Amino acid sequence: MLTPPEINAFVENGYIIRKNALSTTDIESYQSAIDRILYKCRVEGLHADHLRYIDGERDDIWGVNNIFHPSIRELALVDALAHPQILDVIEALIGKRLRYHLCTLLVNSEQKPYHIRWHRDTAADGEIPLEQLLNGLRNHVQLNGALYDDETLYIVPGSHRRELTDAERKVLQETPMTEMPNQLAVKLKAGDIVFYNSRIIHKGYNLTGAKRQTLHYAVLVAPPEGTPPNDKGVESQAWLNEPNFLGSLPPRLKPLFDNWLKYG
Ligand SMILES: O=C(O)CCC(=O)C(=O)O
Repeated sequence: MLTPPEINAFVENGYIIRKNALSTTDIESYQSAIDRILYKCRVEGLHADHLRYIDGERDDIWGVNNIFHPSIRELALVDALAHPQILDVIEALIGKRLRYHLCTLLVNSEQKPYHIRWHRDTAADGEIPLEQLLNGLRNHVQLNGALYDDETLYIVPGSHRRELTDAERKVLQETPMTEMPNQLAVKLKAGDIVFYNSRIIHKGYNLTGAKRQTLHYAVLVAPPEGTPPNDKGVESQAWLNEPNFLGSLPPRLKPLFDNWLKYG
């Protein structure tokens, strides 16, 4: 599925781009699903507690969390996680013992510019000990799957496997909206997917409101066999534990959600 140089690039640079991973049929089906979700969220006011708002005013959004919640669930977007161009790539990068982590949407805001600060996921100030970073090179995969041309994601290649430099620390902690040394705009055409390490220094930047509908999914390596379960998953998203949902999953996704229910 992936060549050794691609896997190596993911480990070394913290990202790989798979061009034309999604077909026109996939793209159209996911766009229609997202249009329906956005109608429910923006027009009907559903799912409000799960939206990513531009600011505290709750009048403009840049993303939708928890898209498998029954109020907005779309089968096409559940199936998308099992798409061979997604799941086979994730398996090639981090193995077959997987745990669901998140499935969300990133969209263009409509009234206000979208620009979020530089950060690493799980550490807004960017400070993660080196050992932890090195242990995390192949323990998760996050992806942005573009349904329209998308140049919103900015990254610092290679920054996922080292502590912050002094220059990065200054930007990230003091002027987090300014240019970062060695920053790179990830340029995706509709149908391209970037797979990346979420500890890479990154930000989102779309000041013009350019049309954006992007799948933003993440999967983790599940804890080893024999690890005692906890209740974190069930507590945080109870709807993923419903028989209707679990029963409708494509067979390849079942273990990901079973592991999520066990380990959160
Ligand atoms: O807009 C983007 O692509 C970046 C999103 C992001 O950084 C995040 O969800 O933490």
